[in-house]
Amino acid sequence: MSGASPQATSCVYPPFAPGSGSLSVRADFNGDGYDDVALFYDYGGGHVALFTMSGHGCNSIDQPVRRWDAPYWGGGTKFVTAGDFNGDGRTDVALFYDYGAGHVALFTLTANANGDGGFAAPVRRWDGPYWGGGTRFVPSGDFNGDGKSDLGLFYDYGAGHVALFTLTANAGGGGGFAAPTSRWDGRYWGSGTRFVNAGDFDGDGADDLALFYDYGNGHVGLFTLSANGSDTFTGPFTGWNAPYWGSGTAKMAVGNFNQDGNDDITLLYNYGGGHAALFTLTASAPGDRTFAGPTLIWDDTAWWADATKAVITGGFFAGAVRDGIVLYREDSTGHARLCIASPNGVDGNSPPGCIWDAPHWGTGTRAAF
Ligand SMILES: [Ca+2]
Ligand SMILES: [Ca+2]
Ligand SMILES: [Ca+2]
Ligand SMILES: [Ca+2]
Repeated sequence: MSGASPQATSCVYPPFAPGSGSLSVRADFNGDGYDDVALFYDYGGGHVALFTMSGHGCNSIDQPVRRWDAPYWGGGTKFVTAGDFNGDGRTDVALFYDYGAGHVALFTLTANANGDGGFAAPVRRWDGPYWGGGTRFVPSGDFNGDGKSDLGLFYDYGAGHVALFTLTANAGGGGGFAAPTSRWDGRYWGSGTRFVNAGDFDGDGADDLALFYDYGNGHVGLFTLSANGSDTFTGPFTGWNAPYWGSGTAKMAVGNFNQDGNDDITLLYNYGGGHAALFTLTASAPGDRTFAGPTLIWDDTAWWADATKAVITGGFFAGAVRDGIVLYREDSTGHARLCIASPNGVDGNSPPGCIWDAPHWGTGTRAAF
């Protein structure tokens, strides 16, 4: 490749041009069109905080800014996710809290309308005193395609019985949600679901769900629940079946890694001994429901495989029509880094280059997204 490179020193933070690409923004807290990164930090003793790092569309990212500090929040936050729950173009944050004894609740921090990157204080949007303790995944996606992010609750009843519920964001844009509604009941699904992520794999404007399943003995598979745009799902459909994949899949994330605008899958594989690799599975043509690949896009025998805590995707480079892949690394001493594998050429990604390096960050990061 010649010409413009994502690492070109001439990158000068060009203004965002709406409509100039087909990226679906995933975590843009200040609404400038470039994806940002958030870190949810637990200091212990119930003290938590939310930091964000603003992207500039140039593979660079600001130092973390503490946007919310809650000394007495408590230790029950089980899931943290991002979505534009009021549909104003700025990404908000949702916290799923478990009080114990089956009592759970959902809070959101709404991004400030003025685009300064801050958030309003948490508001409790749903309280489930008798919900139970089986919630395993809380994906965020716009499951009905109305422009407001909804929330999914993937529930495990035990003995292989799982179910999907969604909380549909209020159509009026007030930031609230309808009560959880059952969308899928998998009575004999099994207990091997390892990852659940939302993404629009068929490009119809409504986010679907991908379920990564581990059968054991290295046999894995990917299934989709396909949103039909009216708050229901069909499937699950088999998207990929890999009898001899191995048991090292450490993370799954969703992004658009080729140029068709439909969401795809990336998998971080941990071979052990520091050896890590990224693969992509690309969604086939709409209606097909299968995924092509896996395609190896990066392989490093000296990476901090065990220290890679999160895989984050999004539009981190202006002008790119494909997503970058950011790896959040944090070792046992609290040395944290963000490293980005930028879109490179037609369908590849460059090896991760670190854009933030904080030797004394600490070990309290519970979620990075
Ligand atoms: Ca932004
Ligand atoms: Ca919002
Ligand atoms: Ca919605
Ligand atoms: Ca879809």
